[in-house]
Amino acid sequence: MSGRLVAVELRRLALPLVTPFRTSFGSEHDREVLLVRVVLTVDGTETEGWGECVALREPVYSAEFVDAAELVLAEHLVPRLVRDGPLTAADVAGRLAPVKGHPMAKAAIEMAILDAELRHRGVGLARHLGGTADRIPSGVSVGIFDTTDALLAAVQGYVDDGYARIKLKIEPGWDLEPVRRVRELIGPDMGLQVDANTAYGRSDIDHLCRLDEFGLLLIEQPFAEEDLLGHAQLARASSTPVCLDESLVSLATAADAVELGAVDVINIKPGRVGGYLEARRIHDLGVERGIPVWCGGMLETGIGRAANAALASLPGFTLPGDISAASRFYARDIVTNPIEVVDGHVAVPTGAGLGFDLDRDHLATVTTRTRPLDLPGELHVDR
Ligand code: OSB
Ligand code: MG
Repeated sequence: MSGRLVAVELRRLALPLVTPFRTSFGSEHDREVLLVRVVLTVDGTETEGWGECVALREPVYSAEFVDAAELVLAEHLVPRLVRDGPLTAADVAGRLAPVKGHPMAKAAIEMAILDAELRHRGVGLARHLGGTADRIPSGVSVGIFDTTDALLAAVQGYVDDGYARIKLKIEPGWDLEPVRRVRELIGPDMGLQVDANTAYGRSDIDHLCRLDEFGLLLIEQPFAEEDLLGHAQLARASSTPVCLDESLVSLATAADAVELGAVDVINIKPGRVGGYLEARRIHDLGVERGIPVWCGGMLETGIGRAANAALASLPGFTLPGDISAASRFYARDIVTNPIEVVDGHVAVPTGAGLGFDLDRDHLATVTTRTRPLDLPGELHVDR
């Protein structure tokens, strides 16, 4: 059931964060979001679909950044999709493969087409991907603070909110002591893990092994994106499972990392790997190889979070994801059914498409720019 792209629009939003989010790569105070809106004609019916690009404002998590994502979508990705005729979401990655890199931009347009296609068919993303759970445990990612007391107060708040596990951002100088204090606060049984966002190097292996005494679920991405060997060395030296985020940019890199012993647990972020369909293939690899997977986050709005919750309903997602309540980052979401945490869990969306319901009035309020694309070979119609 192929469709034809008859309209594509890129939208930029500015959403203030309720509290700054500091990681080893910087501090976020507001989220600059890039959305992709498509109109897809299937069997003579037009359906709207939305995708969210997870690229940050600056290229500090990975090489992508939001201005570059907008440019590559407008000038390289969308023109290729339109030029080559009718398509399904499953065709998108193949058609875009000649363009190197830019997985987050590619994921955003695939996501919008998938949303439209599934809405047209009346099918939800969770069902489409093979999800089985109707609710999933929710974890929260906690930034770096100026003082340990401020961190402990924030963690206590998340414990009170009922989160199923805590993830602490770490960096050199903010690791053993905050982790020790948080472990004392939450007790030995609550899930606790750390994320370094590449802030360490191979010479820190002995130091990182000192985290072993805190019974962590995992340590996420201590070394550089390219450093699979360093991660394999840490995995051998440390009893804490090594999880990769930044390093795993595709199914192929994930499979190699498993083969090399560089990864014990996989963080799946659909944007980082080029889309939800590639994300499912990495999930399948995890199931085949006995590697637990969990769903990461990129401070998404209710569009991306709905899709993440659908993905995380697949059976291989055996650890809580970074799928926290919308209110953890945003005072008001751009959807009318924002993610909520109840008894430590998030409900998997059941509606058609990605499962979010857009709050069009609020979306208009936070939109800073709307850019309709001229589609080559198509009569451009504003709709
Ligand atoms: O490394 O997991 C990460 C946010 C932005 C960029 C990278 C990361 C994160 C998070 C946030 O940890 C998780 C979330 O969206 O809740
Ligand atoms: Mg991470």
